[in-house]
Formats: sequence, structure tokens, C-alpha cells
Amino acid sequence: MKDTAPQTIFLKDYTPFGFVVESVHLTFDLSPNATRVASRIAFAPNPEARDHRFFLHGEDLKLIRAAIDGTPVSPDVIDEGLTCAVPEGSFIWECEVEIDPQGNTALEGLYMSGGMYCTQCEAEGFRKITYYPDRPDVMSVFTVEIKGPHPVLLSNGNPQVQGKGHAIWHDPWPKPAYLFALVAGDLLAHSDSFTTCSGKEVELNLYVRAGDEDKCAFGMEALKKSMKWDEEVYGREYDLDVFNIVAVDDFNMGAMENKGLNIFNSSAVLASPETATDANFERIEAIIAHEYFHNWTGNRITCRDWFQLCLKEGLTVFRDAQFTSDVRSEPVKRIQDVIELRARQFPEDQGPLAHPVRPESFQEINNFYTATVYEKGAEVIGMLKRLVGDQAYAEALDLYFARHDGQACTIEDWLKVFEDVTGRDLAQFKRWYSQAGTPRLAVREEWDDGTYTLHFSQSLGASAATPEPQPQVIPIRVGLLGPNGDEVQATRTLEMTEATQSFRFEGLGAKPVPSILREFSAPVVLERETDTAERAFLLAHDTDPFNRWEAGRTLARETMMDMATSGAPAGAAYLDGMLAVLRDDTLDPAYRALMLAQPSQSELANALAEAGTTPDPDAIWQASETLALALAQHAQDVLPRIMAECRVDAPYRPDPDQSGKRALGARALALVTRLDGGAQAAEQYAVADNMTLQLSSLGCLLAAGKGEEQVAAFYAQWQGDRLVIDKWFGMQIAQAAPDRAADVAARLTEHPDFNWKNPNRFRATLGALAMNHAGFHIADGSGYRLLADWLIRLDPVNPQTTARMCSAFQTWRRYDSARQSLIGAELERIAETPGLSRDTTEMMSRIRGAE
Ligand code: B3K
Ligand code: ZN
Repeated sequence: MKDTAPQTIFLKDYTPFGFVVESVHLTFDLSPNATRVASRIAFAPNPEARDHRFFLHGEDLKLIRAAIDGTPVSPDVIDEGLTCAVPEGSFIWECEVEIDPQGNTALEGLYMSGGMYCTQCEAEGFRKITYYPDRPDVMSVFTVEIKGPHPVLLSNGNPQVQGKGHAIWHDPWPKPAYLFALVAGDLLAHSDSFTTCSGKEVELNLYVRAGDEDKCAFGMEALKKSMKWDEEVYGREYDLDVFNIVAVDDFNMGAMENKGLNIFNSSAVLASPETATDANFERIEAIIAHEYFHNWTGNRITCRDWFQLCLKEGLTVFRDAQFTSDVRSEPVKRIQDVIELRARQFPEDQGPLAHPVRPESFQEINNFYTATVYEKGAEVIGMLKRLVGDQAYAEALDLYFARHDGQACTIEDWLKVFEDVTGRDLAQFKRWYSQAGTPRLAVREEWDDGTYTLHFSQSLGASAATPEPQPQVIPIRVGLLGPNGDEVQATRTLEMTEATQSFRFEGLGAKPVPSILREFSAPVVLERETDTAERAFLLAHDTDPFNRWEAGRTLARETMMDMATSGAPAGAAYLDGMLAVLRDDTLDPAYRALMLAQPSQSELANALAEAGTTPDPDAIWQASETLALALAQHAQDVLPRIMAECRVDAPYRPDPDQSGKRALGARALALVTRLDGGAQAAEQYAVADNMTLQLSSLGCLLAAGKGEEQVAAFYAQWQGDRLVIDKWFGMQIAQAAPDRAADVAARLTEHPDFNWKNPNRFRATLGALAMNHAGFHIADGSGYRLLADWLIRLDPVNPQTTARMCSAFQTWRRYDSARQSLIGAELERIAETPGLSRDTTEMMSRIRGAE
């Protein structure tokens, strides 16, 4: 925690570090409260730098000794590091520090979790381990010696010595300090191997605590699949003799791509059919792929500075999405990603936390691991690929790897490979990296005797981050359907570059129905005034699976908006359209399940806010309930057939086929529960032999205001399984009626298993409250108060997780004045807490904005 006023760092101020680091040798003598870290670092002047002052970052370190070329020195230890007079040429810096892993509750640097030592260094955690130029453009070769009484001692690279209580690891690939990792503990390995395309055998280990051995097999298969996929699709081969993954219970995010030693939140890697849901399995597969893919996009080629974070994150998210589309279903993955983008990125882009994909300033970089950098960053790459085509994309990537291997790069470097391969000028495209906000794309049509014209206009609201927005390059994928539903114009990519632009289609026999923004070809809000008949037509006929789903989603959203604002009844076009989807068993069950899922209440709130209406959480909740009941009644004759069709008799497998059926079955059960009050859900709960069915039936019961007995039984069955008990906490709050959610959450924070210092449990509880839209926004302010109380309590313990969860308040300005003043008071209470962390201070000032 810092007492000094937070400093703002700017992209424009970048200068290279004054020295290169030729090698790093670290020795760890592990002890819970007094670990000694000795470093021996070879520095040489950096010919590219002008400023040669010697400054090393360091935080919360006790300096024991320091020497230069063997002579003891007394550096000036300052708040965020140290300085020292150094010789003019090359020299060896040595120092020893003492750190306190046990007392490190922030989970950044070297810390302890469940008796094991582990690390998290991205973004700036290495400076809590030893004094070092902790910046991504300083890359070096590390050798790490570990002394400790633990059977497993791990670090990056390849093992050189593995003895009792002693190990030496050497990583031949130069890397920045943020990719450093160390693990020590009493762990069990689930081992396997992978033979790379050039015939090299790689040892693979997934290390877990005793008791978790039966939850490793799926993660290991996902790793092997990812390694193969990256060879086949991107020509990327793995480059060390071993690849280790370690599961850790206390972790601030999903996982971390440290070179050769990935560290995972146990929730992002451990899975068995009894304890993990289909959605958990799918997420695990994607995260394993993501972290593995970072080996090339992030590790071999890293970022020059943290402003370039999207260089590795946007690209790696894009690559993991391609992987999931390939091994599962492309349309399903695309739809899921767009749902997420709208749920998490759009509100960010449209509120006080808006920032460009490549931000230009920050106070605490950890606050910029955002949906904008990650998900919008991936969307930008998807657009680039659509614009240049698959072939040029592949060539540009080959050039990127060839040209920049071993370097710390920028977005300029990234775009340059595309320019060099295609000869295009990407200066305008680059605005996607520098302008904040979601562009709105309005479209109007004109039909004139065989010529059909689409008139587009784009607009981007001015924001603090982007005061003078300029038009962006928008790839608009469009197809046209004839009146009978046949496609009369196959998908074409229109390239919009102006503020307004028109595109003509000639030679049509009749006025077509346009299918615009197929595949969701750009992250924009599409505005098209049309009638429900056209949406219903596209829902029935669109050949683009994304836009077919989108038509249903828009119908749902529009009817819910009417219901929430004027008390209108559920729209017939939506109900009939959904019934047709339910009946159509030629459609993939996973796709049908997505079709049937109603827009979330927060999606409705976003949509209303975008339309200039103040969202009323109670009315939205009511609309959502009424629509679900109306759909259940409308579809009641087909629901039993769907339920039967979705029963899986084969042994459980988390594959797309079985999980698609279970997803559709769960949707059908949710509707049936509206009609039978939970009778069938209780039956399913009683016989469920996997977590997907167990949890979905429990959810239905809770949503129906039932399930007390099952909640107790679930706890008794799973007490002691941390990941399952997280679900138990989360589900009770997520499914609580609005007037009970805050009470349920408050009661659960008093439960003996509410270990609030564990980020997974904290998120399962308070995060679930923030996600229960009507419950969080309950008019008496109890939801806001409870969250604020806990954020204030968590901040001194774990600033990173606290700051992240502050974003629950980011949409506050869109609500009515009573709610705004309740939230405003809580924000003020948080902001004025003495000693508030830099992380949370920055979030508060951004969310509150200029008062
Ligand atoms: N690179 C890490 C995230 C680090 C977050 C630091 N606060 C995981 C990932 O994106 O793969
Ligand atoms: Zn990543």
C-alpha cells in the first residue's frame, strides 16, 4: 500500500532502460516468513538508451546486502526501488533480500497458498521478489536455484538439478521478469508426454495437491490438443523439454502463462464429471489453450511496455477462440463470445471506465486487464483478418513470428507486418487501438427497380479518453435473402471507411431482406429500424447462424424492452419464433439452447440505456419473469419431448455433443419449472450423477423459491470440495429473488466456509450478488452497501481483486437518481477509506469521474 499520491504513467513517455541484462541467477532459500532471495545479475550499458541511471524496482523487500563486482555497496533505497552508483561498463550486481511469502495476502509476488509456495509476477509482481528492472522490455536468461524442504521444487525452463531439498532450473529463452515463476510444495504430478512436429519429446506435468489427482485428466488432454493445434494452424512448436502446470487455490485471476511453468487457479484446470459442469470443462479447455498459446504470443514475442498489453492478450484471446471454434462449434463459440462482449465490454466502453484497446495512461496497470484489452482486442484482430483475408493473415503471422521472435514489441510492429504483407495502409484501421467507445452503425435501405442500396452511417460518442472521435474502418459482412428465404446474395464484406457510406447491389428481382453484420463482423451497435416481421423472417431463414441467432435475440430484447417500459405482453413473434426453434431438431442442441436463452437482465439494462431510457431493475426483472412464463406456456406441449430428446444415457463426457444436449435440456427444465413449480427439477436433482445436471436442477429449484432441502443435501455431499462449495455459495445468491439476494449474500458471508481472503470464494459470493441485477440494485440500497462493506474490508488484504470487483458499480450513472445517490454514497465511502490501495483509488476516481 502506498501513502504517496498515485502517479500516472503515459505511453508517450516511454524510454528504453539504460542497461541490458545479460543473465540472471537467483537463489531462493524458502521459509514461510523469511525467504531469502539472492540475485546475481550481469548488467551492461544499453546502447539504445540515453539515460543510464541505475534504478531497480523493489517493493516490500528487506535488503540484506548488495555488491557490485564483488564489492559491497549501500544503495539508496527509495519508495519503489533503489538507485546506486555503478561502473561505466558491464558489471555484476549481487544482492540478497528477505521477503515474507506467508504474509503476502495480495497474491502478487511470492506467496503461499494451501501450504505451497507460488508466484504471480504479471504485471509488476517480480519487484516484490527482488530488486530488478521489472519492465517487459528487459529480457534475460534466468537460472534459478531453489532450496526448501519440499518434494516438488519448480521454476521456468528445463531442470538441471533435481535433488532432495534442492533444484536448479535454467530457462534458455530470454524473458521479461513478469514471466518468472516458482512453485514449491508437496504436490502430486499427473504426467504425460507430447511429441512435437519435429520429433522432440516434451514431458508434461499437471501438479496438484493430494486429493485432486482425479481432476487432472481433462486438463492434460486439453493441453495436448492445444500443442497440436498450434503446430497445425500457426506452425508453432513448443520449445522446452518440459511443460508444467500447477493448480493453486488462491489466485487473483484464471491462470498465468509463465514460461514453461503455467500457474492456474484450481477452478481453471481441475475438473471431474461429478464436480465440474460442462461449462467448467469448456472454460478449462479454453484457458489451457490460451495460456499455452501465450508461449509464442506473449512469451517468445512479448510487449515493449504495458500499454501494448493487447498485443499479447488480444491476439491470444483471438487464437484461443479459433481453437475452441475448431474443436467445438464455430457458431456456438461466436455467439457465446458476442454475448460476453456485450455483457462485459460494451458497458465498459460506454461508461466511465472506457479506454482504448491500447490505453495511453494508467496509474495501476492491473486495472487494465479488461474486457476492452482482451475481448475487444481480439475483435480487432478478427476484423483485421476479415479485411485482409485468411491467406494474408497467415502470411502476416508468419512474418510476425519470423521478424520479432525474441523481441518486446508494439502495436506498430504488429500492424507493420500486415502492411508489409498486403501493401495496405493501416493508419485508419489503427484507430481501433486508439479510440475508446463502441461505434454505432446506423443503416437505412433503399430499393429502386432492381437496385438495392444500403446507406450506413457510423458514429462514436466523444468521451474523456477520445474527445474527438474519427471514423473507423468497419468490415460489414452482408448477405441478402429473397422473399422466399433463399439467399440471393452470398456473404460479402463491405469495407466502410467514411462517416457515411452507401453500398449498392444490382440486378435483384425483388426487394431483398438484408442480413447485416453477419458473424458479428465488427464490435459495433447496429441500429436498424425495422419491424418484427423482418426479424422473425431472419430467425426462420437466415443462412448465417450468427445472424439467425441475432434475429431471435433482438426479438427477445425488443419485446422485453416493451414489457419493461410499458407493461406490454410478451410478443407473439418472439414466442412463435422460439417455438419453431424448439421444434426444429435439425438444429444443433447447443445452438438451440443459445437461441432459447433469454437476454440477461443486465443486457436489457444496457439496451435500454443505449436507447436513452433509464432502466428500472424491478421492471426488467418482472419482464424477464413474465416472458419466461409466457414462453413456457406457449411451448408446453413440446417441452416433454425436448426433455426426453436431451437425456444422455451414455457415460458422461464433456464433449460438444453431450454438453449441447444437457444445455438444451437445462433450458427446457427451466421452462418446465415455471409450470410445475419444481417437481421435475427435484426428480432430476435426486438422480443427477454429474455436476451439470445436479447444479442445473438445483438452480431451477432455487429460482422457483424451493430447494431448501437440496441446498442442505448439496452442502453435506460436497463439504470440503472447495470448487463445488464455491458453486453452492454462488448459486444461492444468483437465483435468489431480488428482495432476498442481499440478505442471502449477507447470511452466507457469515457461513464458516466463507473464507473471504480466497478470491474464488469472495467472487462466488459478492460477485454473484453483483451479477443478480435486480437483487444488487434493490431499491433500499442493501446490495450496494453489502458489496461496499466487503470491498473496504478486502482492499488492504488484496487490492487487485478489490479493484476488479469495483467495476460492479461502473454502470451507476445510468440508473435513476435515487439509486445513483445510494451508489454515489457507497463510492464515496470506499474512496474515502484511509490508506486505500492505489488499485482501488484509481478505480474509484475513474468510476466517480468529475463530480
Ligand atoms: N497474463 C495473465 C493475466 C495477468 C493479470 C495480471 N493482473 C493471464 C492471461 O491473460 O493469460
Ligand atoms: Zn492472456
